Amino acid sequence: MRFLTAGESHGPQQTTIVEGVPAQMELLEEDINQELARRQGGYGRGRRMQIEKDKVKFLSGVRHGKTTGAPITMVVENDDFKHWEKIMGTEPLSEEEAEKVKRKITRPRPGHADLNGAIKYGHRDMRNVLERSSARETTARVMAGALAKKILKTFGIEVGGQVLTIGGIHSAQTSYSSIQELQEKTEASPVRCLDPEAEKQMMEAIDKAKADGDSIGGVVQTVVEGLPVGLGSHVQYDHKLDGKIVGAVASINAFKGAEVGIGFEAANRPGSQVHDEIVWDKEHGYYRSTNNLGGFEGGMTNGMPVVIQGVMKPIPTLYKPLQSVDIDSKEPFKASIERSDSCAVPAASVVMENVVAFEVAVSFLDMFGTDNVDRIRRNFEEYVQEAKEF
Ligand code: EPS
Repeated sequence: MRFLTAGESHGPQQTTIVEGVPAQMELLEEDINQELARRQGGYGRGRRMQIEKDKVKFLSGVRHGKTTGAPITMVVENDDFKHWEKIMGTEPLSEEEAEKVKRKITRPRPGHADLNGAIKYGHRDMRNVLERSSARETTARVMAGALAKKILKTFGIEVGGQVLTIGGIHSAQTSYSSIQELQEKTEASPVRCLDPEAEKQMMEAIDKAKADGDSIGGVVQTVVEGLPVGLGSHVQYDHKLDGKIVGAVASINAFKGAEVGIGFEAANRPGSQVHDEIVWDKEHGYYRSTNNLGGFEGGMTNGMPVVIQGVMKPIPTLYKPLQSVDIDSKEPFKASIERSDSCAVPAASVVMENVVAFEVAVSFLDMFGTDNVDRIRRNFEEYVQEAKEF
């Protein structure tokens, strides 16, 4: 299974094409819309989210509520496009008209793709870079992820997540008794955090950042439960599923890194306090008595929950802009001010769940087949039994 996204932030629509989705799986637009709505929420979002009401439209690959096995095309219209039709038009402009086109960007924002992209592609108007590098693109990735989540759910695999820190404030309550409890409690929190006291402080920190014209980042966690042993493989570097997940997470807009299980903390502990001891009982087969390694050994799932953390830097578009240089005059200037969010960490937590879900679903289908959902189920159930009796 693979996907491509296309679309500009203020262009007509976001498009995702996913190829390799098994046939005969029940799929409704509502399955995708639920995830899109979750991504739009969260305390700290700016005015753009009041303009957009993201709803998917299937344009191929789904018929009468079921997948056909053909590529699935999904689009979300950008409602804001109506304000940008001239600026984002596709027809050529005369020189005179080009002069009149507003919102040309010549003052790159530090921390953004603006300057690197402009030099690389030769754009004197950096809007050509900004429009595609914008985190609006995460809408398209969530469409792919929502489809992946649906595939996983079909086989009893659940994905959840929580916000661990925002602006240096740490959640002191990160454990939960079941993934359902994690899903329900984070859904009810404006910052997707399990600790009510930290939630309050995080919201105050977001208010302060907004009042200061600044932005703040944070750390988010994704959990996947119900996975069999052996997704991914040790036999080649690019089959290692933990590596693929870390790469995918680091590719989310504004993410600077990812860790698996206790991650960087493993550097501070002796091996005896890192590796998870192996136990066996008749009901469950093999499992681990702890989960420091976040569900991975040798690039493969070990049957324990997959636990990944990702770090998001503060959004680089600041209302109190940093120092930059105008690429036309070469004079020092404050960077361009663009509308933005003061904190998108809660939304990023939803994006990360979906990004991780896609990588996991790809490995799942690689292992059990891609054509037909019932055949995949037979392969999966047979293997789960085999692993238990091993
Ligand atoms: C973004 C800037 C803001 C955000 C946008 C990401 O958009 P605008 O410039 O139109 O105000 O709202 O996020 C989304 C539109 C979204 O759907 O998440 C940026 O520069 O990355």
